[in-house]
Amino acid sequence: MNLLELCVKKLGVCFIEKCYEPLHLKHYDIGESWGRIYQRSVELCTCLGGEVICKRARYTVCLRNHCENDGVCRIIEATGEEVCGCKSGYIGKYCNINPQEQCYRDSGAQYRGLANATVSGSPCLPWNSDLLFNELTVDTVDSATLRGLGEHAFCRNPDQDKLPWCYTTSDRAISWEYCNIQPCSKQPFTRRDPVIAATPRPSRTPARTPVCGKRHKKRISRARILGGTSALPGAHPWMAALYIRDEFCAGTLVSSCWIVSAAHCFLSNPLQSQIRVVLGQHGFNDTGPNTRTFDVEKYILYPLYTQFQPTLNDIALVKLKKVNGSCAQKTPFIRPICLPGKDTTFPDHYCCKISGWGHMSEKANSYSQLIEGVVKIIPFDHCSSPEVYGSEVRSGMLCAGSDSCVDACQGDSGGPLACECDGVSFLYGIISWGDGCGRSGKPGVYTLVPKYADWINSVIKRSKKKTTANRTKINICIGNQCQR
Ligand code: 4AZ
Repeated sequence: MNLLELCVKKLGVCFIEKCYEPLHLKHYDIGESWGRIYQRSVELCTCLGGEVICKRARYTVCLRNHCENDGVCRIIEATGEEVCGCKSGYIGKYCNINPQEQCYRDSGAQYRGLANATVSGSPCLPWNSDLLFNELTVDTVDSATLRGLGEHAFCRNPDQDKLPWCYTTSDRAISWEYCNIQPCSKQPFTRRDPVIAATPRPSRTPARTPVCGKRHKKRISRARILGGTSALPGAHPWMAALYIRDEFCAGTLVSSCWIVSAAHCFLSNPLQSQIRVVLGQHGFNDTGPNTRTFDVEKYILYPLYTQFQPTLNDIALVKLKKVNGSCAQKTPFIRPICLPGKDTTFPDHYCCKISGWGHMSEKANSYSQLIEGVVKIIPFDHCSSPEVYGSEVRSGMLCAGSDSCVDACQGDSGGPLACECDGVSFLYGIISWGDGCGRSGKPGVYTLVPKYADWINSVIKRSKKKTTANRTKINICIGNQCQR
C-alpha cells in the first residue's frame, strides 16, 4: 500500500495518522491489529488511518497469567495474542502502569507512574527504542515487565539505582539521566514545585564519594576497540582524544589539568601548539555541547624514554592550557580516573576495561565511535614466554587480552586499561603495543602505571603544589569484574 495515500494533510504538512490506544498508552501503525480487553469484552482492533475499529473476538483462558496487578489474561483465538484486562487504577498492555502514582518510594524500583522527563527537562526515550539496541536486552517479556519496562517512555529504576531514570539523547548520542520526580517522603508534591536536589540525610559515618574513577553509565545487560561494543557517553569520562598534527592518540584525564598518555605518541616531536586535546568526546573528530577542547601547555615524556626502544617506559604527561582560569571542569561526560598507588596490584585474570576510537581491525584505516571492551590480565610469566613475546615484555609492562579477540589497535594507544575496584576505576595500564590487533596468542601490552605512580605524582605536584593527583588508596583488589 502506498503510504502517501493514507497520510492526512494538516497545515499543508503530511502526517501519517497512527491510532492511539489509551488502554496501552501506545500508538499503533495504520493497518496494525492488536487485542485488548475493554469493559470486560475481549476485542480485536485494527488501526484504519486514525480510526480504531474493534470487533468482539473469540478467546480462551491463558495457561499462565502474565498480567500484573490481578489483571485477567485471555488468548485471542484468531491471532494467539495474549491480552490483559486490568483492575481499576491500572493500564498498559500488561496492567503494569499506574497513572495515579505521582512519586516514588524507596529507590523507585516499584514506581509505575507516568513521569517521562529528566531533571534537565529532556524527554525520555521509549525503553523499546531501536536506539537502545546496544544498551538493553530486555531478555524476556517477564523480566521486562517485572522491571517496569515496556513499549513506553516512562521513568523507571530497573537496575537498582537510587531513583527512577531513563535514557535520553544528548549530543546526538544515547545517554541517561535521573528523572524529574519526587520521592513520596517529600509529598505533597504539585507539578509546579521547583525541583530541588535532595539534600542527603546526615549520617554518622559520612560516605566519601571518590572524586575520581566514577563512571556516568548505564548498561542494563548486554555485552558486545576491536571486538568491543559501542560505549555509552559518560561511561569513560576520563577519555581524552589527542589530535597530534595529523596523527591521533588517546589519553586519560587524571586531574583537572593533566592527561596521561603513551610516550610513543610523541615520537615525531610535535610542538605543543600542534596538539589539541578534546574531553567528553564520543565520536571521533566530533565536538558538541558535551565536549571541551584544550590547547596544550607542555608535554613531558618519562625521562628514561628513548625513541630507540619505544615500547619501554611508554608513558607521557600532557598539561592542558587553562581556559578562563581553569582546565577540565567536571560534567557527567568529563571526570578524572583515579591513579593507582605504587603498590596497587590487580591480580592475574582480573578483568579490566579498555576503550578507544582506534581501528576496528588490523586492516581498517578509519577511526570510530568510542568503543569499549573487556580484557583479562595475563600472567607475566606467560606473556614473557618464548611463544608469546619472550624478552620483549619487560617489567613496567603488563599484558591483557581476551579469548574473544577484544584488543586495542592503532589509534587506541595512550588510552586507558581501567580496572575497577568497588565501583571506582583506576588507571592500571596505558595502551602501548602488541603484535597486530586481536591475533590469537598475541595479547595487548600496556605500560604498568603503578610503576610510574611516583613519577606522575612528582610531576603533577611539582607543577601545582596544592593539588595532588587523584588517588584513592587501594593495594590489592580481589574479585572479578568479568561478568557484565
Ligand atoms: C597501535 O598501533 C597499537 N594490539 C596499539 C595496541 C596494539 C596494537 C597496535 C595492541 O597504536
